[in-house]
Amino acid sequence: MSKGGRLATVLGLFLVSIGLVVWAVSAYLTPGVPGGVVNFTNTQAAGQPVNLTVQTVGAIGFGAHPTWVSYLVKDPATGKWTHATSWQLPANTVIHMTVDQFDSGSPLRNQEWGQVQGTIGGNALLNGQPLTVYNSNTGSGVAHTFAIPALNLSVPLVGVSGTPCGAAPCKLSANPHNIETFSFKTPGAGTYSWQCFVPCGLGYLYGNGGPMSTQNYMGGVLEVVQ
Ligand SMILES: [Cu+2]
Repeated sequence: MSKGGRLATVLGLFLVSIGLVVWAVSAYLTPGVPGGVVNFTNTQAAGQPVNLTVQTVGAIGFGAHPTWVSYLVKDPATGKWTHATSWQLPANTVIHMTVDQFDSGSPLRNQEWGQVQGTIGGNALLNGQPLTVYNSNTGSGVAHTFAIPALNLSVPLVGVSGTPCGAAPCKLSANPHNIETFSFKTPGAGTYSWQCFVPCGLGYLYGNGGPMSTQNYMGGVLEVVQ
């Protein structure tokens, strides 16, 4: 090989390796959005309530962080459980939310998180029974909260007893669960974050790292569109 050819080969390999490093670093820094944004704007006639179903699981069992707690959402287009916490919703519309809760709980550090707030009627249903406040020092405690701070909405998700499901998607037919339902109305168009306030990031500083601060696990956004 000529000197020029060798130089070109070395230069080429160098550029390829630079490209790989840039790709690896950006892939590491970009929060993974495996499921992207799940669209709930065309599931029903305009103005009609939207059904939104999620599940909470103690260990997702797949992906980059199989041991992390997580939410999953049921994609209305496919009916499949999807690891995505960004949901596009129509503005000024009633959302009927169902949470299939599969995780174990514990006493809350802040008893206020046991209160149902900001839902239509100010309550939720826990396995069909009205719930306005849950005393987390009883039963199996509280596993997570579903909260939308901009709407002053917060719902405690009551922990399950028995061996919790260890890999998503969990099944109502096979795993201990609590089913909680509640409704709220979306505001005007905008981006509203939602999150869990229970420091459930086991093994991270104060329980607030890891899944608590990573998109698609314990928080996400409502993309409310007109
Ligand atoms: Cu949580």
